[in-house]
Amino acid sequence: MAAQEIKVPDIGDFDAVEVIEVLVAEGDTVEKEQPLITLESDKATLEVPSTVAGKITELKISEGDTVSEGDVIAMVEAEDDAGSADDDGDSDDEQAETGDDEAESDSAEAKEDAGEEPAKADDAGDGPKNGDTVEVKVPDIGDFDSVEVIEVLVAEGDTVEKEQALITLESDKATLEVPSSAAGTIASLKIKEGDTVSEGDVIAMVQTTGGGSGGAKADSKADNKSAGGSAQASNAKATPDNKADKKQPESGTASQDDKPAPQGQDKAEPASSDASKLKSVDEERFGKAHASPSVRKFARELGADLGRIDGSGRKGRITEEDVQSYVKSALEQVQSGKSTGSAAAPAGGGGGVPAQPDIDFSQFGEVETVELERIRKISAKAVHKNWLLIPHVTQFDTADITDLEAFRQANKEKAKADGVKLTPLAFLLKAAAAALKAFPDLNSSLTADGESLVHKKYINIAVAVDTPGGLLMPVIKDVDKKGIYDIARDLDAVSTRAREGKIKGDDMKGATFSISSLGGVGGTAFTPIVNSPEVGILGVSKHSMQPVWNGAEFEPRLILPLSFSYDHRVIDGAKAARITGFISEKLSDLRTLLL
Ligand code: CAO
Repeated sequence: MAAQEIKVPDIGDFDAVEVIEVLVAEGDTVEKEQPLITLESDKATLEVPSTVAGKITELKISEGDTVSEGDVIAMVEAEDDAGSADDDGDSDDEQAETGDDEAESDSAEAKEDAGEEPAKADDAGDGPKNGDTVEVKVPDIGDFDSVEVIEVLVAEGDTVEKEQALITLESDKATLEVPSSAAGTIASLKIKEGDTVSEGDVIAMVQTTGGGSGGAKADSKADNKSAGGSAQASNAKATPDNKADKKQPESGTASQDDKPAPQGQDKAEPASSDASKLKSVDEERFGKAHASPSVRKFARELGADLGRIDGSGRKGRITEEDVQSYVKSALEQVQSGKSTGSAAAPAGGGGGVPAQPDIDFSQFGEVETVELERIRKISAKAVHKNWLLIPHVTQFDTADITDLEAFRQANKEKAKADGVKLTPLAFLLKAAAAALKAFPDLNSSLTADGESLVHKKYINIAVAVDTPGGLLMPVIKDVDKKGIYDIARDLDAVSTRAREGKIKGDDMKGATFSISSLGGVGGTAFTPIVNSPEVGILGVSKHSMQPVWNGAEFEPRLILPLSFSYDHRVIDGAKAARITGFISEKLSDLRTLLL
């Protein structure tokens, strides 16, 4: 039986799209419709399924490749029972070819549209006037036909903004939202969850409140963000879902969950969806989450809020395993009856944590809502999770760094000539590495069941770096094996890369401990948050000259404040005090670092 070629089908206006994941291997048996690869463009993430059931005899592409329509993904030997399977394959091919032709004309139309006015939702010619009722239709959505409506995001009587998502469609290829082409009130809804729709089907009648062109078009969310107000043309063709870049409603307009509803209106309740599900899933965040269609579908089936799940995949993409472990954690919490148990409690509600109240601050005065930077969103989730997950205690101490500073000042210029920026932090990293060696529990992680400690034989320390986009934690590897100059060089290199937005995924992985230095900024103490699964973090504040009694008189000494936060499940208070004492000793007398 000859192996069949499985090709990249018509994927709308995507060309040279990156393969971010190959979901199968040679020798695998695949079902028809089983996703083979995940593609990601600046507009969307979508999966390409197999057109036949059978065995993969050869994979023609690998992760990182770019593909376009017609490229061969794999050779598949169709299943035995399928003379019919072969037929299937052929007919699929035929279908694909037919689809291609159609798609070409679609795409030609789309291009035409792109250069012209957006397609009209009605035949009103000059577009609707304020108060007119217009049809909002399913736009050209590439080679998607008879696509299932998996969610209706609005109800009759709702006020909608232009570009506000009305429905979510899901095919075997992608999930996409269809936004309203007009601002106004939903006079009537023409479809419900479970319906299948195609281009031109009327979704809703909207009584306009002005500003709406009546043009129906699918949402090209990525373009919206980068192209600002000029996103119209690129919206002529539907693009599969990439809500990560979805345009935020204009300032002063309300999104569904995060923002206050300014005109005192209720939040949009989907007509036919389960209200309790809506309450636990933040639709806007779900929409923005970076996940492939099948993972979205999977999350929906389990009722998991993608917006609360940290992605472990490439570029932070949420994988099926991430969804599984999130759900598992949530279940464990429920079963153990803990409000904040050992599992990762979701940020902003769930797991017994009260949700962030949705307050209309505009009732107290003028407000402006500014979307958080991408890094801040990620770190916000991480610190919240760590704060809930770890029973924190902070031990405060000081180190007399008079001699260290004298040494540093004496060597600073020479170091600079060698291209090294010698700050106190390099010495702190060295002292912390010594502590991690001397106290193996500090260089460990609790196992997921909380029953054992994994002692690590390597010492990698993450350093908090304040960047324009938010906090990043690049890692300096094998600190115990490096001299002060090498550590200072590494520190300078990773913090520069972090600030310039050039940090790589690998630069941020594998830390066994963290240091957060606010010494260059100010303050006398703070309580840093441990980065799970690490068990400790050393906070450093600004040193100051202080009078210290030497037994005979007060002597001016340079004192460095230390704030050591630790996971109390792993380290007890006495050990924590010994750890900071140890670090203090190392910093006070550099010679001890050589021992
Ligand atoms: N006390 C007093 N001065 C200090 C100091 C301390 N503890 N630590 C550093 N300094 C001085 C340095 O010596 C340097 O002065 P000189 O040029 O005269 O030597 C100056 O402060 C600036 O240092 P730096 O910040 O450029 O370098 P660094 O090695 O101390 O720190 C880095 C590097 C990346 C950690 C830092 O730039 C940074 O981003 N800090 C913020 C970390 C942060 O936000 N933590 C909070 C996390 S929780 O939200």
